[in-house]
Parts: sequence; C-alpha cells; structure tokens
Amino acid sequence: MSNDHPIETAEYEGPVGGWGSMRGMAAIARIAKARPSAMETLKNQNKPAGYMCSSCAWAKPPNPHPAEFCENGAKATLWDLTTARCTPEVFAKHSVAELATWSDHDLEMLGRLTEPMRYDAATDRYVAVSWAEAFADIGARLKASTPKKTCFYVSGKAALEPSFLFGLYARAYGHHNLPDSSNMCHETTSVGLKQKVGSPVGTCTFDDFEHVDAIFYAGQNPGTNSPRILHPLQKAVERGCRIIAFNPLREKGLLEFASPQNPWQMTLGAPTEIADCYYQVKPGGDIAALTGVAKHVLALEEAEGGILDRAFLAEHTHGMEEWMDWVRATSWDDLERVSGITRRQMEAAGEVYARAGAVMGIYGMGLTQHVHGSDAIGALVNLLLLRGNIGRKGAGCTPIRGHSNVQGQRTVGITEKPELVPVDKLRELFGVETPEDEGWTTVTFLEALLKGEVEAYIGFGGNLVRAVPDQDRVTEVWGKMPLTVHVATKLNRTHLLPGKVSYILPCLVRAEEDIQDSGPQQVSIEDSFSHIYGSIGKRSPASEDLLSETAIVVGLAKATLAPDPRLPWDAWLADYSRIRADIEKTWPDMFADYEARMNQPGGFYRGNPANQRIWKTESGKAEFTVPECLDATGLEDAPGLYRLVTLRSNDQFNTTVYGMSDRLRGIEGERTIVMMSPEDIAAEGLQAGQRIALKTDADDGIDRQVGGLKIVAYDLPRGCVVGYFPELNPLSPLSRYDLASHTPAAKGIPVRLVP
Ligand SMILES: Nc1nc2c(c(=O)[nH]1)N[C@H]1C(S)=C(S)[C@@H](COP(=O)(O)OP(=O)(O)OC[C@H]3O[C@@H](n4cnc5c(=O)[nH]c(N)nc54)[C@H](O)[C@@H]3O)O[C@H]1N2
Ligand SMILES: Nc1nc2c(c(=O)[nH]1)N[C@H]1C(S)=C(S)[C@@H](COP(=O)(O)OP(=O)(O)OC[C@H]3O[C@@H](n4cnc5c(=O)[nH]c(N)nc54)[C@H](O)[C@@H]3O)O[C@H]1N2
Ligand SMILES: [Mo]
Repeated sequence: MSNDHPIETAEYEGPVGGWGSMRGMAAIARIAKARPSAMETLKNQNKPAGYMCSSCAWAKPPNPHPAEFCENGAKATLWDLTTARCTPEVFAKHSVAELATWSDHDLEMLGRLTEPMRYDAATDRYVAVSWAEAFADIGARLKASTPKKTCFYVSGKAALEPSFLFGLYARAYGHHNLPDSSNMCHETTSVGLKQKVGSPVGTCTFDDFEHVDAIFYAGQNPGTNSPRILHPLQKAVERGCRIIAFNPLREKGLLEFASPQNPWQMTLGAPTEIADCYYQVKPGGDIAALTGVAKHVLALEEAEGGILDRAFLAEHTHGMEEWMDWVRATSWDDLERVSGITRRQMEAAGEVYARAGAVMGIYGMGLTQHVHGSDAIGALVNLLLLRGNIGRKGAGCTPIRGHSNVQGQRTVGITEKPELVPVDKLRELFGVETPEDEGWTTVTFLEALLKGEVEAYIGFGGNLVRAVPDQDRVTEVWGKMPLTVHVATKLNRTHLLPGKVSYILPCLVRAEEDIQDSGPQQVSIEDSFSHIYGSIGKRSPASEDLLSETAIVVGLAKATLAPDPRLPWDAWLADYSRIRADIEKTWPDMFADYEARMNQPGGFYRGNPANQRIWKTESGKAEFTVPECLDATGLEDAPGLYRLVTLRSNDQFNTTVYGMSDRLRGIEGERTIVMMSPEDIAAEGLQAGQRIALKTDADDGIDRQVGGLKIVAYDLPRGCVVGYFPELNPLSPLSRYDLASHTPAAKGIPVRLVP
C-alpha cells in the first residue's frame, strides 16, 4: 500500500466493521431509547417481505446476509423507532423561541412527532390541530397562492408511490417547482453523466462486482455513508481486484475492513486491506489526476499498442480526437500542481488501468459537489471509455446515491425539468397539463426566497435551512414565507422558523405498519443500481394520529384541487397497488409487471440503455469531454487561501446528528472542529487544540464566518481544511454550484483562517 506521508494525527486504530461497529449500534440503541424489539425488527431490514432501510440507497442483494444491515442503517432504523415522543405537551411547555436555542441533537432527542401541529403566533407555540382542519386550511391558502411561486420539496426518503402522487399534484396545481435532495447531491450525475453517456444514473448492476478487476474510487466515504458496499469490495479484493482510491482524506473504510458477518475475521483473522493505492488528491484535483492517468494510458498505447479498445472507440464514442489533443497539450507540471499528486502516482494508476480487464468508476460527493463537478465526472468517463469500460460485465460507472429512494423519486417524475416528464401520458391518463417552463432547483428556489418571491413551501422531509448553502442568509428570510408546511418524523430547526402560517404534519416511518381501506400497504423504492423493491413495515406506529406520506399527499391534493375523476385520490389511497398500476401505465417499459416483480428476491431491474451501449446523448454516442477548467473548484491557489471540504461524520445522517463520535476518523466529543495538516498548522504558527474562525473568501460583500472551531491535526494535503456539514454551511456561498447542474459546491469552498 502506498502511504506517502505517515504523520502523527488523529487516527482510529481498528478496521471498519468489526467490533467497533457492533459497539456503535449497541450505544445507539441505548441513546435512541429504542425497545429491545426494535433490534428484532432489524432482522427484516433489506430482505424480501421485509422493509427497506431508510438510510442509504445501496443494493438489497437477492441472497441477503442473516443481518443485512450496517451500523449506520441500524442507527437510522433505531432512531426512527425511538420510544421518545414529541407530543403537544412538549410544545405547550416550550415556546418556539426557546426551542430554537436548543442544539440540533437535543431537538432530535425529543423523539417522534405525534400529532399535526399549527403555529400560533400569539403564544409563539405550536398547538395541536386536526388533520381535517390542517388540510382544509392549507388547501384554501394554496388555492389563493400563485402556483409558480410555491415550492414542493422532497427529501429522498419518500417511496415511489407518494412521490409519484406528489409530482402529479404539483403539476395539476400548476408548477414544476419540485426540487429534491438530489439537487444538493447527485444532480451532477443526473445532468453530467447524462450528457456524457446518456444515463442519469449508474450504469452498473450489483453482480458487476463479481467481475470487476480494478476500481477507481473517487470522493466517497464507504465506511460511514454506504457501509454495506464493503462486503462486495472485500470479496472483489480477495479475488484480486485492485482498488485505486482518490481522496484528500485517508478514509478508514477504504483502507481496511473486518466483516461483522464473518465470525473468524471478527475474532482471530486480520482485516482485509481494501485500497491498493491511495492518492490524496487536493480537493478539486480529480479532473487533473484522472487526466494524468489517461495521459499515461495514451503513452502506453503509443509505446506498445493494443491498449485502447479501438473498435469500441470507433463505434461508440464521439469527440476523442479533440480530447486527445487537449490531453497532449496539458503538461505534467499542470497535472501535478492541480491534482496534488505526482506524475509517478498517476502513471502507476495508469498501469493498473491499462492491464485490468474490467474497470469500474465509483464516486460520491467528492466529485459531484464542485463548481466543475460535471467535468470531474467527465474525466472519469473519459478514462473508462479508453478501454471500452462501459456497457460490459464488471465495468461502468457507479455513483453512490444518498437517500434510500432519491434515485427512484426522479424515476417517477420528481423533477423541475419538463423534458424529463412523459407529458403526453400525464395528459392522456390523468388529464394533467404539464407546465411548459422549467421549475425551481434547490438553488433557484433559494434565490427566489432571498428575493422574497416565494409564497409557500411544502416539504416532505428535509431540514433545508440547515442543509443548504448560505445558512445564515436563508435563516433570516425563511420565516417570511406566507405558508410553510413540513411533513416530518422529528422536530428540526427548519420547523422552528415558522412562516406566517405554519404546520408540522407527522408521518409514519418505513418500518411502521401502513393500513388503508384495502388492508396493510406496501410501498416500493429504487436503489443505486436501478433495482426496485417492495417494502412493508410491520411495527405499530409511534402514535395513532400519524398518517402515511401517501395519505398526506392525498389529503393536501384533495384540499387544493377541484375534484376530477381522472385523479382518483381516494381509490389510490385505499389501495397502493392502484398507484403502482398507474406508474406502470405511465412508464410501461421500466415498470412492466411491477406488482409481481417488486417482491421477488433482489427486486427487479428497470434497465439502463448505457448498460446496453445505447447512448441517449446529443451525438448518439458516448462523449469524450474537454473540461472547462482543470481544477474542479475553479480556484487559483493563493497565499493564505484554503479549500474547505464539508462532510459527514460517522455519527450523523445529514442534518440528523446522532452523537459526537466520528469513530473512524478518531475524532470524539465535538463537531465544531477544523481538520488541518500538521505542516499547515505549524506554518501558520498555530497549535492543535487551539480555536480559530474560518471566513469565506468571496468578493460579493457578504461576510461569512464561523468561529470557535477547534484545530484537529489530520493527515491531509496542504492548503486544505475539513469540517462538518451542517455546522459549516454558513460558509458556503449560494453562488458556488456545479455549473451544469446547480448542485451546491459543498467541497472546495475558498476560506481564510482567522486566529
Ligand atoms: N451514515 C450516513 N450515511 C449516509 C449519509 C449520512 O449522512 N450518514 N448521507 C447520505 C447521503 S444523502 C449522501 S449524498 C451520501 C454521501 O456520501 P459521500 O459521497 O461519502 O459524502 P461525504 O460525507 O460528503 O464525503 C465525501 C467524500 O469525498 C471526499 N472528498 C472531498 N472532496 C474531494 C475531492 O475534491 N476529490 C476527491 N476525490 N474526494 C473528495 C471526502 O474526503 C469524503 O471522503 O451518503 C448517504 N449515506
Ligand atoms: N455543506 C454541506 N451541505 C450539504 C451536504 C454536504 O456534503 N455539505 N450534503 C447535501 C446533501 S447530499 C443532501 S442529500 C442534503 C440533505 O439534507 P437534509 O435535508 O437535512 O436531510 P434529510 O435527511 O433529508 O432531512 C432530515 C429531516 O427529515 C425528516 N425525516 C426523517 N425521516 C423522514 C421520513 O421518513 N419522512 C419524512 N417526511 N420526513 C422524514 C426529519 O424530520 C429530519 O429532521 O444536504 C446537503 N447539504
Ligand atoms: Mo445526498
């Protein structure tokens, strides 16, 4: 394993998985106040006839392990199944102003919301309201609002059935303002990967892991954010697959793994080493690094011949000549300077690439959340194309998606882009006229909000005020909206910024039983590999007054829209299989025989043209791309300028903070920290443990600063600092986003240190 600079920094001794993850789970069960029976429920997680994990979007294999869940999936479920309750009595005791002073973690610890609540400005309290009153009032207010000035947000948790109905509801009401969490996440994939290979989602299937010979793994932290990927990675490595990691941080999950499913490895055996070569690129260095790898592959072709897949390149790609000219003209000096790694390292990775049979590219937020994130995806695609590594066994692009159904929501019509919606079908089947102009993304919604132009916000999940860029500016204006409605499971900070009229509508979680007129209901979700699975909850709900997300969409839609027999809301609600039948009618190719196939082991695959080498791009072929900028951050290095990376700790799900332990990075007890390389700490005349502030380097006249950050020495490239989302979100300017897709640039934020 190449390890260029071994230095004394915060570090976790054990492997990922192993006993540490078992202890992590036990602690969470205790802290989450879950009953012992919740641990039993976990046995059904991610299995046929069970419910699908509400954490990440990793595959649910057809032959599940006895325990097909990871530490963090278990945390998410136990957190949902807490016995703590945030009842109307809690709100009677504490005003909104008072609750707003609590920490995010303490708000979470109040537990599950139990009844619909309406904000009462006179007492500054949320008070209980009946569902009927809530729906009627919200519906009346929406009728009086301008549809194109309302925002319908979805975080990627809601299943396919409520998501499909939510999209129909928005369009029937008259807008496409349907941003979802994907807009802050893998929208770079939806737009960038689509431009390059015609597919807005990953091109691989789960069994490709059994055939892959080398993996180029960039900008994703598997140990924390998708731990179940470590099982197929471990198996692949044990078969001889080589893993080349690109990441400014040496993430534990990419270094070694002890399978909790393997009693021998848990007791006596050595953990499996995962990455073969680990390259600590600078934030934004991937375009240069991957181009350097490709440059070496081209050199090998010139020297030896037979390296490139000429037949594939001729038949299936476009733009190669122009791209090769650009690669030749790009100097090694520039590639080294921008990537932060050496020519020798890029050449070594090029050797691995050139000699490997099937190669896969895996990536996450380290590529997507940059100003030139789409170009970073393009650089990975360029490399893969050289040897025909898309559309064959073991090869392709695997973006690791975030929320459990974020990919699926896009599939069933949650999008602001009219061209992605089957307009004719919606008209023919449901009498819905799709608005012609594009709706809001998360960024354009926030721009409208800052201008005071938004009349209403209806959100299914999410804690937007905490999750978005320019947190302080957004916090100031959020409460000026005339109407805000939050469909949620737990109280969060966004709820504590009530609009003029504000509701919190509590819903069931996925592990809970959902009973409607025709009996217990199933829902379905789509994973990162375009497989769709049925999911059924069996726990009794946290409160009698909860509704399913589907029931809430139906309640709102009926209160807002004039009755129309072509939109049979009641029949849909009575039996969700009727919703699925209509999804199937809307997308007959992808969803053929939906009802039967979603319950087979491994679900069903909705297909992917790029996987079949059918390229739905402008040229009809896979595209080589010359990036607009070699540095994905778009920044020029300057004295005193640092590139800030914001990321997740091991003890959070996005804005839900479970606790203060970032176990795999050896950072405990605190989240207001900033990681820095020991060399930079020394060069700045600072000391580990000292507190500093960070200030955004921007010339828009807005002062963005976060103070009280404790310096943690960490093995990082120089000129880069790292800290946690959402605490550092006030530093992230709304104006910095991926130029192709509007995904906020949460990585590579330009900052200066303020001692
Ligand atoms: N337990 C848990 N699981 C989760 C989540 C959670 O919060 N908790 N969130 C879910 C969601 S919504 C999402 S989107 C995913 C996110 O999963 P990830 O994509 O892993 O997201 P981050 O935590 O932001 O980590 C980004 C990684 O990219 C690296 N990185 C940063 N900048 C660069 C760069 O310029 N180049 C390269 N090569 N690497 C870089 C960071 O060091 C880090 O390892 O996880 C999902 N799963
Ligand atoms: N600086 C920085 N900012 C980032 C990121 C980053 O890496 N750095 N990552 C971005 C990414 S990738 C994402 S996806 C966003 C996500 O950011 P968030 O919007 O914060 O994430 P969620 O997990 O969707 O939202 C959490 C809330 O959803 C509610 N909830 C939980 N379960 C359910 C449910 O089953 N149904 C409903 N209706 N509600 C539920 C709870 O009330 C909870 O408070 O943050 C983005 N922001
Ligand atoms: Mo995400």
